[in-house]
Amino acid sequence: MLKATDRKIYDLIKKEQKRQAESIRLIPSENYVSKSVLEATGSILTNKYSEGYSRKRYYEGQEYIDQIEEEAVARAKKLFRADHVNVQPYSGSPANLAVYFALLKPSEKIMGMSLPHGGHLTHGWKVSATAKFFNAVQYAVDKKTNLLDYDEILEIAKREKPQIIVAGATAYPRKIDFKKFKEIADEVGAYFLADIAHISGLVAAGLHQSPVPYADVVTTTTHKSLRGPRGAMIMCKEKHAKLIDKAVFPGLQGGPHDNTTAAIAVALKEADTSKFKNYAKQIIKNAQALAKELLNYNFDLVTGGTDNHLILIDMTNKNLSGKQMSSALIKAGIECNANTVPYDKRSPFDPSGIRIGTPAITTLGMKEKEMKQIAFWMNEVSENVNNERVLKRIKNEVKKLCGKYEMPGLK
Ligand code: DSN
Repeated sequence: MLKATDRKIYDLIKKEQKRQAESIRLIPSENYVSKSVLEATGSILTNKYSEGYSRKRYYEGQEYIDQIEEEAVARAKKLFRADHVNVQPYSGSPANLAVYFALLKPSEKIMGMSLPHGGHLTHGWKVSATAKFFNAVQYAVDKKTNLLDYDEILEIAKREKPQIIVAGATAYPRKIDFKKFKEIADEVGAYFLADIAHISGLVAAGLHQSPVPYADVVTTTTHKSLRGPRGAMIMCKEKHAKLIDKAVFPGLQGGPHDNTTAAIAVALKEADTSKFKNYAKQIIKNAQALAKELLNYNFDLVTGGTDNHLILIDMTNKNLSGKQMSSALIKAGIECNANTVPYDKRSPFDPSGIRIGTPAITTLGMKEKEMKQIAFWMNEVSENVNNERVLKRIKNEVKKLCGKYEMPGLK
């Protein structure tokens, strides 16, 4: 139908589909969703307005929407063992903002991980609204080990006395000790927010310590390792439920995206299976296999490896910037993003590192053998960033490998 009514957009979608099907997609926050998740996302639920919450809506005609939202909430509660869940945030940034608006007064203090050290904009980075409406103080990773230094975090917390401490990262390849964060938060009387957007699939599968027992509030996007639609959830202790719900609606948002809510429910059902557990296990196995191979090619991995789904590589020893490497990789059909590394001396537009991850390629069905091949290509690319002929040849080889896998969501 779209083909007939809007050829331009149809063609662009098809081209993007082909691009996704023919590339090795290593951006650690991306994935391929199932046909069922796509179907719910693209359903007639997009026609409906449902401001409010189940059984307390401002518009009529909610008998099915209420059931869908209740089901999504119940599935999230079961999977993450959470007291209370709100599935309405449009995405991760609004979810975090809602938490701050729920628990803090304007200009109170947020303490989070600094963005160039692996945190997120909404953890109080200076250009984000979270640092404009609130005071923000940041912690970094240890200069020598590039690991979180919990003693240092405690010291900063004691000195700065934040009202909320945020744990969670977008570029940290190691496990996070949420229990320790809780102890630090308790010691200074702060709320504790855990943002598990990147690792929620691993948490759901029991492969990473869950912050749910420790944190006042846990936020996550639903489209990364959890493999759902683009959206977010806020999980919290019952005592914060009213404040959190009010902050999302009517505080920050209008009507929830009911099609997304349904797709979240579908993804949560998929995530509550042994098949998903095996998928999550393979994500980590693949990341560790890829890390091992990359080390053999003398790539400089931040922290020396990975415990989770992502790898951060400092390209300095290869005499390349992150952007040079990511631009060459995409010409070879391998997609990643340039990323700052801790204590980076370069600019965020052209930082020293690249960030790669395995959630998407693991969904395709790739295993350790393919990780060996990907590392081989990455090394070839790093030695040939300006050799268009080599990059093109690799792109053809990548296409051939990807051709062996069926892109999820199409059939
Ligand atoms: N933009 C996301 C990422 O790529 O990590 C974080 O929200």
